[in-house]
Amino acid sequence: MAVERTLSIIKPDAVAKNVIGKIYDRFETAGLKIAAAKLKHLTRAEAEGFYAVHKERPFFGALVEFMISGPVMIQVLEGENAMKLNRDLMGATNPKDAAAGTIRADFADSIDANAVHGSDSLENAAIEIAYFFDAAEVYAR
Ligand code: IDP
Repeated sequence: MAVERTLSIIKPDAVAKNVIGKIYDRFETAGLKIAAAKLKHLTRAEAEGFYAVHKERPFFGALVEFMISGPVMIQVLEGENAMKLNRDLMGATNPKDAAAGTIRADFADSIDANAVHGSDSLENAAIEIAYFFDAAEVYAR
């Protein structure tokens, strides 16, 4: 399996719950390494740009409001099969459907406030990493 990089965001609800460390522990226990990280309060324009693919969806406005409601923790995860592994650790979008032991089952409250984002393809991972990090800010682990 190839070493990959993927973008992860710990969303405002989970940052407010003070569970950044607990979520990082899930990543590290699964063998993923933090290759870049920043705590950041997104501007409206940054959140709208990041979720531009969803701009025609009915939940877009609420999603942007939520994502700018407080700081988020943004990281690049690196490791074997990192994109799919992170998606598996996250669990289903709606925490009601998320398997036991996943991050969303354990830390998310609703489909809106669902604790984490993770890139859903390697192509999107490259785009999303470049959206938040300069190449020199991402370290090979
Ligand atoms: P993902 O985060 O599991 O990849 P996406 O379908 O890419 O899910 O949706 C992006 C985000 O938009 C979700 O994490 C969730 O916060 C929000 N979202 C998705 N679908 C709905 C919905 O039906 N109602 C409200 N929010 C939604």
